[in-house]
Amino acid sequence: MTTENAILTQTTLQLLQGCRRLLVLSGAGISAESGIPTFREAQTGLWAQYSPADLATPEAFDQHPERIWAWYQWRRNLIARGGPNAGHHALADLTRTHQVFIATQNVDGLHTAAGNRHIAELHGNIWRNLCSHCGATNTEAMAESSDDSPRYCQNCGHMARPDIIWFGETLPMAALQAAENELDRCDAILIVGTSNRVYPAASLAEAAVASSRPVLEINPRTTPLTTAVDVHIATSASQALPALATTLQA
Ligand code: BV8
Ligand code: ZN
Repeated sequence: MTTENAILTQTTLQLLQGCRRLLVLSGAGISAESGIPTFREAQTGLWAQYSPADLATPEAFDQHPERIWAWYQWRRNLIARGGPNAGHHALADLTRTHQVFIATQNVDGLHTAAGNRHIAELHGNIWRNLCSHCGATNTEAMAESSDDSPRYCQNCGHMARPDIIWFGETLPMAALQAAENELDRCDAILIVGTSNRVYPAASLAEAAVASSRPVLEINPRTTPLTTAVDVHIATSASQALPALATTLQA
């Protein structure tokens, strides 16, 4: 493993030479520069007193549904205000010349908003509401709203929940399977903006470093997998990904 402070060096370019099919494993860090706090960064305002891991659970929703709906509306407003950043746009731009499949832990919908279409949302989508009573879902537009009250099912009237995978809940098998299949088909893997600590999503990154394919990690900090990847680009996603896209498309 080499850590590169220069965004791209010969090592990276040699590794990615001829790679046409990229698997991207993205986490909260790719959205940090859109103004959305990662799970390990301190939340602000009212939410500073809570740990996201304590809020992102079915128990928290059962006990305080209004609080959890208000938290998700607070995050929806941050997402709508920030929008995709240069890192999201660079991955969308790469699809002009490369096959790009993104398996994301993020629920913000920003890869879709930037224009990527081949995405596995491992932890659901904050803009979709799910009714646990009848299974109906409905998607709200990515727009700011001052209404932070619970949403109700348009089909049966029961209180809905955000269509998100909380801690202790199983991931959508189709999304996980699609990401695992792509791991077997891709030429190289980019691990972008994740602490690689939440399972089973982190097991994809572990499988990547155990495979014979080149693995690059883009993260200003190190993670438990940094010593196992081929190249650790120690800079932000919004700097590294545009540089990578430009170089790969040259
Ligand atoms: C489950 C939606 C079956 C909610 C989220 C082994 C196997 C299976 C499960 C477990 C296991 N061990 C433990 C578990 C339980 C648990 C788990 O993994 N716990 C962890 C804490 C140990 N997993 C689960 O509960 C999963 N369920 O497996 O069900 C089951 C059931 C019962 C018991 C066992 C098994 C469900 C996990 C999904 C939870 N939902 N999100 C919401 O968003 O509101 S997880 C949530 O946290 C995020 O989606 C994300 O996945 C995770 C945070 O991780 P990151 O994305 O990495 O973000 P983080 O803040 O950690 O790191 C940001 C990184 O970015 C940092 O490294 C930073 O340096 C970097 N960065 C910062 N700025 C930038 C940057 N990088 C680039 N550019 C920048 N500018
Ligand atoms: Zn319903």
